[in-house]
Amino acid sequence: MTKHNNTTKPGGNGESIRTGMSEEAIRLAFLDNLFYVQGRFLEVASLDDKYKALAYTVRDRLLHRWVSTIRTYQQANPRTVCYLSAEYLPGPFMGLNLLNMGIEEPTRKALQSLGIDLESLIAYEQEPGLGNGGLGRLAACFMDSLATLQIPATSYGIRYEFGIFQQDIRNGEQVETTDNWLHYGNPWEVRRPQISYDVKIGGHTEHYTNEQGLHRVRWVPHETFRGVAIDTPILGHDVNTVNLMRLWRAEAAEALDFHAFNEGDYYGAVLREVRSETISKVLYPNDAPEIGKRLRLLQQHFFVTCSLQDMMRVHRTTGMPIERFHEKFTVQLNDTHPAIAVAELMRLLLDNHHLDWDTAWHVTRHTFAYTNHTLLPEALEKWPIPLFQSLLPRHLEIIYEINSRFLDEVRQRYPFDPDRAQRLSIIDETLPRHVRMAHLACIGSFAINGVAELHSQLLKETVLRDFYELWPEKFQNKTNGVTPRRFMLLSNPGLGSLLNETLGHGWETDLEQLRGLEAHADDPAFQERWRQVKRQRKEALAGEVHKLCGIDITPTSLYDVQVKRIHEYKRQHLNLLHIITLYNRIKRNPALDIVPRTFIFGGKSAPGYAMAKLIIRLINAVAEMVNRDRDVAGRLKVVFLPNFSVKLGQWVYPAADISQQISTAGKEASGTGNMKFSMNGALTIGTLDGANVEIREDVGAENFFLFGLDADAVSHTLANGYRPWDYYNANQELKDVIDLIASGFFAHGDRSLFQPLVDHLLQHDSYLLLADYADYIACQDQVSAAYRDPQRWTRMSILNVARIGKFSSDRTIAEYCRDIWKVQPVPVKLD
Ligand code: Z16
Repeated sequence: MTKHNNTTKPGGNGESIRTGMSEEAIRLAFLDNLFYVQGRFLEVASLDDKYKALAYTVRDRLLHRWVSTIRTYQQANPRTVCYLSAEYLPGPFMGLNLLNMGIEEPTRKALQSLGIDLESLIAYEQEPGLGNGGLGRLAACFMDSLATLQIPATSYGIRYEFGIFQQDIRNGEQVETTDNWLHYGNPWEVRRPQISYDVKIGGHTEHYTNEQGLHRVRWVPHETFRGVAIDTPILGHDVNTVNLMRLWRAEAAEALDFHAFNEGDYYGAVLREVRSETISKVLYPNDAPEIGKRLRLLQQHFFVTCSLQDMMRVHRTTGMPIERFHEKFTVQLNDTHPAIAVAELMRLLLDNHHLDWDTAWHVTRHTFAYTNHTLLPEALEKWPIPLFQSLLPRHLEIIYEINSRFLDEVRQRYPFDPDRAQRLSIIDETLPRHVRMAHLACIGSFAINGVAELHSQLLKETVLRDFYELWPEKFQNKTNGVTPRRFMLLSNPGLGSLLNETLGHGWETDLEQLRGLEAHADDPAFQERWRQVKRQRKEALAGEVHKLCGIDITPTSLYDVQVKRIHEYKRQHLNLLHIITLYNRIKRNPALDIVPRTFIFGGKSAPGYAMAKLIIRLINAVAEMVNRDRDVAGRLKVVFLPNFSVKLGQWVYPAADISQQISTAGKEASGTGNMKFSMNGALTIGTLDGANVEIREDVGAENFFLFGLDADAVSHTLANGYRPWDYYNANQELKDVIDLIASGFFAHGDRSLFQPLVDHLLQHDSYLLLADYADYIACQDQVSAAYRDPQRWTRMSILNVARIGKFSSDRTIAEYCRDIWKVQPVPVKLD
């Protein structure tokens, strides 16, 4: 074994400065990196220099573990999970890597001795915003848990040059600006120019018979690009396992097209190079409704083919025959974004490895498993056939063949039910014809799962009902979870210390141990410390709010928080109806004794989603009127936090008293913010939707503020001719609120600005705000009553944390490993 520490100066106790974990080794390494990587000495170093020097210091220690991990995997040749996701939202790396490696304290001290504040370096990091919301963040929690559980796993995706847009609020409106996250360089990634693959697009196919008389297919593409691997190490907590996030960057097939160059088309060659790079240029900022864009399909094909070719390269090194590909790899499809993988793996096996159809199909069907994340019909991906044909002609042929064989099977199973084949077909035959990606995913996968019990149940009853009837054994539930390392330990160090003192270590990787808190729920001294932790996080958030919005909020007020993508089904405007109701109550009765509240919103709208953008405007308009009104001062405050992100979330979740999870029942697949709040002692006001149902079951109905119609009642209400007007006319407070919005009160007298929103509520209200309004208001009144009793409130808060153990992503990942992936931990020893 090579020793790579001979060439470097030893630290104080003989440790290598590249890998040593002591304060002294870290200080020397930091100075070394500052000098030799950044070319700076301390006195003139900028914040960026210091951040980079520390990042490289941490990275050396990560790579040390990474090398040991790769060596271990090479020797053991274990079955490996490949997670395919078009989105990842890992959040800033510095704090978490220090924490997971257990060197936060020596690092803090080492920097302190140089007059540098660790927190300021952590705060400086710009996170990779390579995702829209829940789905991308879930993928990041899964990476954290896979590494922590010591599971061999690679996460494949796209290295977007521009991630999710930065959101500015100007005149109350969302304004998008580009996210140039790579501008100052990214110290956490390693580019692997040798790991790159060809990506073909367009053109046509040629069928022919070879010299042995065998049928062969050649895809003659219109263009060829390359995907180059860019790797980021993902460290587990308290283990040596470092897994890989491998993202693909599009580049030109050759640096310059010398053929064209020789013909004098220098500019043409350069432009082709620029064009190829557009594939991985930018993330599509839509969280639910899919937009049938050519470049988006290209992105999907691009990262899928690179990932599968990469797996095949690794597979070759094992010496196993290609027919056993599915024994080495299990591939999870994160939604339908990578579903083209079913056709692509078939193509590689048929056209490159020359397997016969049945063998190739056997391998494919045993390789993939598919996770569905939505029930919204408008969010199910479909591609117009002409578009598909023009980009992926060979894939379309393969899809037709898969479909034809599949439909033969269906007709045989249901000889008297011709409609069923139509419904199950991969091709939607209603004009214009489309490829249905969810159908391709279901047919090509051995397992299909939803992300919460209710969601998995509704999948079987609605969007995937025919597939469930055909293959009930394929369907599973895997309730989402989130990582307690980032969302408790790192975001809420005060809570972490209190838990360590009370329960000892162990809960961080075995969250059910939090049950031990139940015994302290009524202890007045413990309750007092619990409140101090919350109070401290509320003060910290107040500081951030002041920095970001210039608004002063009061830590003694109830922090009532809703942070998530802006969407009509998530009903941020129902929250607003409550705020305006309280406002009206105070205006009517200025002496009213109410619990002072600070309402905090955050979240981005898809740039083309007009109603969501109007909701943002209304939030800011209400904030403006409420915050400057002396009659309500000290009792109501409204804040819209711009540019919500993982980083900002780390300030927000620990500071919340109330977590708003108020989607129309049956619409939110799971939700994961709900779990992050609960883990930090916020109480939930919520509907029976997504994972709320299970959170309530576990924390106890008496510790959860439930309101609203359930999913059954929602579908009945909508099916039986719902009339929002009737609710408006029957409820004076509701009428007053709607009338006030319609009057232009929040728009400097302009009645037209919010009219589309008011009209939609009164005429359609497809998300049933008016039907749920009265119950929501009554429930919020219960919240206030509970908050007036600190002992009761604190007890409820403690019990929420004590009983939230199930919602660790460690539990989720352990279930995927056991029920779907059939993989085992492979511990790693440091070389
Ligand atoms: C997304 O974030 C989700 C669903 C989807 O179809 C597309 C995107 Cl980008 C979310 C769900 O809305 C949410 O309920 C769920 O918790 C999350 O995915 C993770 O499963």
